[in-house]
Amino acid sequence: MSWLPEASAHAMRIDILLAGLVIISLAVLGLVFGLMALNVLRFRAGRTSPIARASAEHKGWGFEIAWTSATLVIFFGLFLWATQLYVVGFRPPDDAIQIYVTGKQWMWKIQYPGGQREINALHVPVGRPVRLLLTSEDVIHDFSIPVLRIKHDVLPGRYQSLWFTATRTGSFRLYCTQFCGLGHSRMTGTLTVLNATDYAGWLNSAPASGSLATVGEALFIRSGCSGCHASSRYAPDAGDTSRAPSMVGLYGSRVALADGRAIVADAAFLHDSILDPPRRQGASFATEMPSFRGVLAEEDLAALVAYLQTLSPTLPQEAGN
Ligand code: HEC
Ligand SMILES: [Cu+2]
Repeated sequence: MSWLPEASAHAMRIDILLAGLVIISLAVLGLVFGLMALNVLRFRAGRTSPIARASAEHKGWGFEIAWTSATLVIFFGLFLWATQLYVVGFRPPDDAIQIYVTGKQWMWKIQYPGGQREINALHVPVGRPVRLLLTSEDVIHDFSIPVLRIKHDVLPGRYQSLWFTATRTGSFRLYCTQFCGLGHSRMTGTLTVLNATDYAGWLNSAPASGSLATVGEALFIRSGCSGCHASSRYAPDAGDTSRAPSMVGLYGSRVALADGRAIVADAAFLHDSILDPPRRQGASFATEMPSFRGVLAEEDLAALVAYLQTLSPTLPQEAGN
């Protein structure tokens, strides 16, 4: 719809859903008010219309059941339509470029897999799926890019994920849409969608001190993680796995937790585990992992997560360097 600018396929699907809801609501509104007007005219005081009154009393069950089930089917259909969009909206394709977004009073810090960083600016290539891993360093923020029709609350200490494929190049606004303090209104930025060549050029020109995963690997050693966790993908047995679980192949695998849940170790799990180490089912490790809350900043966690992901080489890594 041209009066509501769109820059992704998802945006178009959301707008069609919105239009559908509006049309159906208007139809219901028209029906209710139409019938009301009709009845007002037909049964107004002083009018003697025996036919109309008589027929009103001969309404059977068939009619009641028919209109009730028709409404049920229509509204359940709307529910399924919207749910399907929602579910797809939270399942990024495997080859999505992974970009880390950290909200902080009052700015958005962006980290790319190649190690590039920016503040209040997000650069993406056109036509490629992009996955955002969002978190906050202080209070609850909300990351929103209206032209893509994506928006998610950003919570301190937890990863949320959003994805999109931009369908046209250009510059668009991004916002924090959760009141987060005095400087909230300044917490905006620009999404720049570039074509593949320009994006590659931009990646090369943006300063980067080593890829995110390389930075993470250095941190893994410097923060003492390697003292407990085995992490060599060339010799997975190196390191003492009786001290702590190996990090090799952890990303993407299924982990049975002590509270009975069996969850897939995704990026959010890796991130959250460093802040709140979960107990594995039947764990009997020789050490106990300390929480790194307050020790490692969100930028460090993003680098560690990016590094841990590279230890599952069979899975698609953060593509697009
Ligand atoms: C003192 C040893 C020790 C240190 C240091 C340590 N860990 Fe752990 N870590 C453990 C143990 C033990 C567990 C398993 C806890 C359990 O299941 O009871 C664990 C669990 C984890 C998990 C959860 C997934 C799993 O396989 O159970 C991740 C991810 C993790 N550690 C990453 C890190 C990172 C990253 C660092 C460095 C910032 C780190 N750890 C530092 C001992 C350690
Ligand atoms: Cu904010």
